[in-house]
Amino acid sequence: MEPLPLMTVQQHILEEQRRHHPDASGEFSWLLSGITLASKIIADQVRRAGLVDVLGSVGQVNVQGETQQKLDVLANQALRLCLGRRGNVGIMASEENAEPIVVPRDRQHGKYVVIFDPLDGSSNIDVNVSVGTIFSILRRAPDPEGKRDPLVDVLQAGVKQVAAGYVVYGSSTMLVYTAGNGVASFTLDPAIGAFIISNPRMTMPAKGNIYSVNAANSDSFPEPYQQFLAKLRSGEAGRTYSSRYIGSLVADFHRTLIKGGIFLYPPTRHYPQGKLRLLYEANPIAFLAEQAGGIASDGRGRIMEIPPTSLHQRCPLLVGSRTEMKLLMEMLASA
Ligand code: AHM
Ligand code: MG
Repeated sequence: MEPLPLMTVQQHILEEQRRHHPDASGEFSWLLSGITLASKIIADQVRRAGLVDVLGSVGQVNVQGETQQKLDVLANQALRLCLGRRGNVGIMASEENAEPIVVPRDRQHGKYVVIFDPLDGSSNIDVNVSVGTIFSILRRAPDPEGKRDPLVDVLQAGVKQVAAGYVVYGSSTMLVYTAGNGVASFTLDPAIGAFIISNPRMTMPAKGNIYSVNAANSDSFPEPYQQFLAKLRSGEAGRTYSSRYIGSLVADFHRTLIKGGIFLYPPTRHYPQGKLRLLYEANPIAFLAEQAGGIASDGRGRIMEIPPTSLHQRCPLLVGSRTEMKLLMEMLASA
């Protein structure tokens, strides 16, 4: 009998490591299994929303001034618990915590920093719309004295990411991941509780026919963005475009990755620096986009080259297929 072509995410990572880093210790796949374990816990809670008391807010605001949903808190706890016990994560940082989280036991020798948005798009949970977990993994130098400011390890440019990905809790639970050798996707098989490979090499089409933006903000976008969107709508860009906007970055980007086109959150009157966060939203999405053959920019340059200055800093995010991104970049440059 032929063996089943069953490739789990752990097997895939180990094989990739063997191919690209033959002397790797396997520690990295152990770290990743902390993220997949947490995401299974989160997926389980998201699936039960409506059955158990996890919907709604906890009545407090996070560091962004946003209302924390109960599931935001649960998701954050799951990631902190699962990653804090791996033994190789020295520092974590989360959208839900004002400051970096030091893992006391591994502060000196933990080789990795993990930055995450535990449950992005959480305002969509109450209406049963897809949400996601986004993560970015960086290396850190040993800190034998255990005295270095943890922010120094966290504030690294996106080009320093060793891996990044997201889990989308949609009609199925899917993990999309890169360690710098392309993008692979895995679907959680609920029957066996494992992430099984769906696509070992995801690529973003070179052009698409969807643009994704919160159109209610468009009057306050800088002029060139308005002109760009008008061009897509008028057919002047050479094809007819549709618009799709879920308001859940992971879901909006997942569609953009598969179907091509463009997602944009430009500067607005309310968010002059853009709304999305550089370290745990824009950087991991940019790494995935570039690895899949797309482009990610803040309107001035590559997202991954922005020098971070604070943990929760925001930036404009323009990401998508090469064709639409190049047109937008040209229009921004010549404005
Ligand atoms: P969150 O991290 O508080 O959930 O906010 C981020 C979300 C993204 O998922 C999404 O792209 C964006 O906010 C939508 O914002 P808006 O409602 O302003 O269009
Ligand atoms: Mg978020």
